[in-house]
Amino acid sequence: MDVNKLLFRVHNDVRGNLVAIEEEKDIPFQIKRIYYIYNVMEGAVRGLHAHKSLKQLLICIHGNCKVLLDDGKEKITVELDNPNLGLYISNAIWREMSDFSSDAVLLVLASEHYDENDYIRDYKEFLQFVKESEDK
Ligand code: T46
Repeated sequence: MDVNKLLFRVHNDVRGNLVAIEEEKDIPFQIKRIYYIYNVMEGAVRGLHAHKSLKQLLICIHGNCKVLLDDGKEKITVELDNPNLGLYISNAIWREMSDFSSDAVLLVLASEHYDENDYIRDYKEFLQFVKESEDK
């Protein structure tokens, strides 16, 4: 599965911590968009889609949450509970974010501008997309 957990260097001194992320160096794409998710209601599940081309990096910079990842063959769940832990997600991966702590802030770095046409929101369509990509 084309996903990767990345541990970023923490610059720690008596004043506190700093984490820096550089495009195409610390993560394998250029950053065209940043968004963040917070104040997620208890029990809410977000995502429930895949992307045709978008690549992203997720970091829970405060609190914690879980991300279920599915490439059409296997499913794994990753817990994001550390501000220096990044989760790289390539395209064609179904994702579901859940179990947000009330203080969770999920920061996302994205390889493309927002484009609703890049979303696959139907699971059967997603499996078809995976199959067609493999057949090419
Ligand atoms: C993803 C996961 C991790 C925008 O207008 N611009 C944006 O850049 C984004 C990301 C969203 N929106 C609007 C579209 C919806 O009206 O914000 C609303 C909520 O978006 P959505 O329901 O897609 O949010 P999530 O949390 O289900 O999914 C988001 C990303 O959309 C998605 O790409 O991989 O976070």
